[in-house]
Amino acid sequence: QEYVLIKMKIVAPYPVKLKKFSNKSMFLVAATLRPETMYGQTNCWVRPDMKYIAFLTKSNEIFICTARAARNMSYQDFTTEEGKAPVVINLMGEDLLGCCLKAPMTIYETIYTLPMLTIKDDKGTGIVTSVPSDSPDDYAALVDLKKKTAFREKYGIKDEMVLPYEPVPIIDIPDFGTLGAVTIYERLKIQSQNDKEKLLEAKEILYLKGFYDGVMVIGEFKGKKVQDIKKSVQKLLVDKNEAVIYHEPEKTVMSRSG
Ligand code: ZZB
Repeated sequence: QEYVLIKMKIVAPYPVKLKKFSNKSMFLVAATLRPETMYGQTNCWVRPDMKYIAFLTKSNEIFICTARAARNMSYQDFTTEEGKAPVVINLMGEDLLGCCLKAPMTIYETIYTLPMLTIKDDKGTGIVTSVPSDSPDDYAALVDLKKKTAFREKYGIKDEMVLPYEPVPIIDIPDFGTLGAVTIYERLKIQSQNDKEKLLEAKEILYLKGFYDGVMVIGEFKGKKVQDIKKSVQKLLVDKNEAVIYHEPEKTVMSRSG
């Protein structure tokens, strides 16, 4: 599986545990299959109870993701020594909450790291970029945070990290409009980020619709079909050093060899 890793740059005020490394560029790296949706990022998700590491890349930057993903990256020429990802510090997701980020392409000047409880530890990097206009999971989690003050308080999330951020129209899909995830969330009457089955159904529908019928309504490729420009957006991001390509080994292969 080939993912695009989006480099979300950590900016001041730095989280306590990362302050002492702020002389280096630090990034939360989010794995996505949808680079064309980066215009609509509203936040970044981490799982508060999950372990992450910060490690040093061969270009002397700090990447933050799960140890599993870092290990994979160390075999994909991300680090100085093959198979070794030099750990700078071990972190929990909660150490990263409320972190201020600059993300590529999005209309929002800065965005924040917020808690999502359904992040999987065996997929991608454990860091997930949020596009609530086109990802039902992201929209559901954002609505949960906006609706529930207690939920925000529990994780020390300030109102200004959540409330000003609205889904951005980026792709027009016939029958779904320009906020596909919002439309399908309402049609399927999804209640929360824990509504697993409905969210899976919503995601499958939108993946297909977005890819085959979607037309960009924002950015460099406005007016073009998603399937025609996906690769070009990816190249744009990689050429600007705002993203890198990351391969995830097939799970079946892993378990056979392990
Ligand atoms: C931005 C984005 C925009 C995404 C969208 C989806 C959609 P898949 O297909 O199951 O492999 N993701 C990445 N890593 C994780 C994780 N560890 N746990 C939970 N979710 C994760 O899923 C890949 C997508 O799931 C990725 O692409 C990422 O969200 C999320 F408009 O990035 B995506 C209809 C979906 N739309």
